[in-house]
Amino acid sequence: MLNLSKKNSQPEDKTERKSLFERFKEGLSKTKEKLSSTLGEIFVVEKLIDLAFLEELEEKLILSDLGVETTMALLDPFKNKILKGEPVTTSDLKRELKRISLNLLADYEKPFPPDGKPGVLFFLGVNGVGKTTTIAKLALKLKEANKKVLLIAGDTFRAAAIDQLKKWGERLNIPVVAQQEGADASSVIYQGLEKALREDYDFVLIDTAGRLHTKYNLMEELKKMYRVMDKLVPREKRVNLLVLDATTGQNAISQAEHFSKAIPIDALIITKMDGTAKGGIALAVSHKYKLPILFIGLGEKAEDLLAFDKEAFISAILPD
Ligand SMILES: Nc1nc2c(ncn2[C@@H]2O[C@H](COP(=O)(O)OP(=O)(O)O)[C@@H](O)[C@H]2O)c(=O)[nH]1
Ligand SMILES: [Mg+2]
Repeated sequence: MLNLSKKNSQPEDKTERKSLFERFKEGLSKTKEKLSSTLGEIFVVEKLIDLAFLEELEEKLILSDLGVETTMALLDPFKNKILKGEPVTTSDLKRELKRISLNLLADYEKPFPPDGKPGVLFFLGVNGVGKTTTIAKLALKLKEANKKVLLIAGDTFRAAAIDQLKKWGERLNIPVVAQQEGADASSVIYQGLEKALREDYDFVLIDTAGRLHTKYNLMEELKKMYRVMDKLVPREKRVNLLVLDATTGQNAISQAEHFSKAIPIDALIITKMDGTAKGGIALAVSHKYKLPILFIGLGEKAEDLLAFDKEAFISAILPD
């Protein structure tokens, strides 16, 4: 198995693990600042808390990108205790919040990337979230693991989108299957997958358009692409990855809902976690839609894609 995701590749090396924690901590510092100012009081003052205190905290957490469902899941256990007359202190909250948060993050249960010759990674997400960049980042990781990788330019909406993927292909020395602007994306995918099967590629990464345009039915197009993939590569060798941009905050929630209706989403990649205070959205989406996070993007460079690590993430966003 490739050393790509946390589940299959818990870094054994202590220094490697430390640097992973460091990178999460550094990249997510703004989110931590925000959550620290929200949770501040419980992390500094030792006292017994009551329902009014919890309700105030609830309001603040809902507003700090965690949303209603996730905030309730975090605080309800304490509410119930207080209602039963059991004492709850700020240090109980502090300790338990980390544990509960970890449990709210969904786990990816299958091997990643999927074995398959080819294993197919199908990238979805609205325009600008970072699909093409993430494809390049992941393609580089796979190539560095000595895998034979093919990219398919399934975003045929604009010539610039096709060129962007081609440029990455040239830079990384990875072949790209593309047709002209306006071509049927499903036909590009068919052509690409046939090549991958014929030429024994290990992995195929498929880019798609993300324009939620009135005259262009993105969801119907995606379903058509899905049917084409079904014809050539069995479902268990494919992973449907929804890319979400952390800076969009609550919008990410509605995108997850929207795309899940058209295509079964297997996992999330959350980009632009660097420089945003809205990283809490990752916990909210993963919890609300039971979608595991496989990678997070912490910058624009090819090496700025990190395999998601639950512990590193939670310790990076919650105050110490
Ligand atoms: N800071 C930062 N920028 C990113 C990240 N991922 C992508 N971007 C930038 O987001 C912009 C849109 O990315 P692109 O891959 O073209 O998005 P697409 O429309 O979904 O294909 C580009 O300028 C990327 O460099 C990330 O993790 N962090
Ligand atoms: Mg793109």
